[in-house]
Amino acid sequence: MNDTPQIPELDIDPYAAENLIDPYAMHERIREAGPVVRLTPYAGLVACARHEQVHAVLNDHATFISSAGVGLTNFNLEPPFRPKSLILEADPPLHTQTRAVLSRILSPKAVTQIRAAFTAEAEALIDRCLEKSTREGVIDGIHDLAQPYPLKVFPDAVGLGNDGRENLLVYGDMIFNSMGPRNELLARSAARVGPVTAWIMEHCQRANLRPGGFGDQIYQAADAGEISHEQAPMLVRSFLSAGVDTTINGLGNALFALAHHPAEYAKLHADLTLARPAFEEALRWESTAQTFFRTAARNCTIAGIAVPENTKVLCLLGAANRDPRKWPEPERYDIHRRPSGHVALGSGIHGCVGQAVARLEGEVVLTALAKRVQRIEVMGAHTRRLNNTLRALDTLPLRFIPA
Ligand code: OVM
Repeated sequence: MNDTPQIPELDIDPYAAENLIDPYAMHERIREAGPVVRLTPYAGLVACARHEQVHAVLNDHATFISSAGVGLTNFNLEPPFRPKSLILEADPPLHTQTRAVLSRILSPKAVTQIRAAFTAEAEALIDRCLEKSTREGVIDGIHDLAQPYPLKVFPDAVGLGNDGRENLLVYGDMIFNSMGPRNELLARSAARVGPVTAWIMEHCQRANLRPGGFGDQIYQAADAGEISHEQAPMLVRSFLSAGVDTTINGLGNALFALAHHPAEYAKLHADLTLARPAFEEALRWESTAQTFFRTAARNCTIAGIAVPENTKVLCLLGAANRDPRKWPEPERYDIHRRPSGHVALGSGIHGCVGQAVARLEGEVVLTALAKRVQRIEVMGAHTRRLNNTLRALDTLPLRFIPA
């Protein structure tokens, strides 16, 4: 007799191109196979795709640690590809200390101070998009809108100069590919990243950061003794790693959702207070960060199933956000849904520390859009930029019909 629940095994590679292009069939297979499964292409890994288990893993940071890496690579067995992030790839007590500093700099109160500038930039950008759409008959939702916006407002807020900001795109692509396997995508990113890493670290130095910006505020925290001066540039690096590619694709995916759901867009156009909930629902519906890992710090269980110490635990955030056990009609993009409890920004002590800024960007861009644009027409097929972690569009041809 054996009453220990057995763990289902599936021959699925989440990083195969077909699954990166369309992950939803794979999500369903993993979710329906069990609360925790093994994926045979990756020995020593378990995967959770149901909301309940993803949420439980993310909220037990003592058992499911981050300091062994939040990608596929186990830093207990293989060295990290760059010095570890002092917040993302850290556990308490280090994480508690660094998180407190970033959390204050990015607090809802701090966000009230950037709101006016972020709003003005959103309105100017949508005006430029409308003008181009009228003149040329088509714009690209990614290259004309979703990409330039965060690339302007976030580095401005951090206090970076204007030159070389495209390096942030190359770096972000690399970071999020590095959380997957050593596949072709990672190799291509690594080949492009060359001098970019040095550029990033150079721009983490205080002398290159505008006094008073988010970056400089990290150094002020070091001056105050909350963190060390050695830690300061590494925490600026976290801003530059996590603050651009994420919001670009959050906006891109929200634009995609609205463009493909004209009835939902009409509701937003009629009631601008729906901008924030429409962005939130887009995060649930098409989760920007599809996956994060944790590592079991000891022998433990998930849903009663034994998970050995040092096992990598793949949390499929995008799958949890469409789990029918949690969400009625999960495939529907519904801007009247209030998707609280979605895990697109994580959950628990590592939940996105920049979420107030991310939501501000989503809100002001969708507000400016809905105010000026009566209707969005899809002008052709979109293309995807495949990434091991991010759900990313490369092109999204649209026409904006003015209000
Ligand atoms: C960091 C970092 C990098 C990528 C993502 C992230 C989602 C953080 O360097 O701290 O959070």
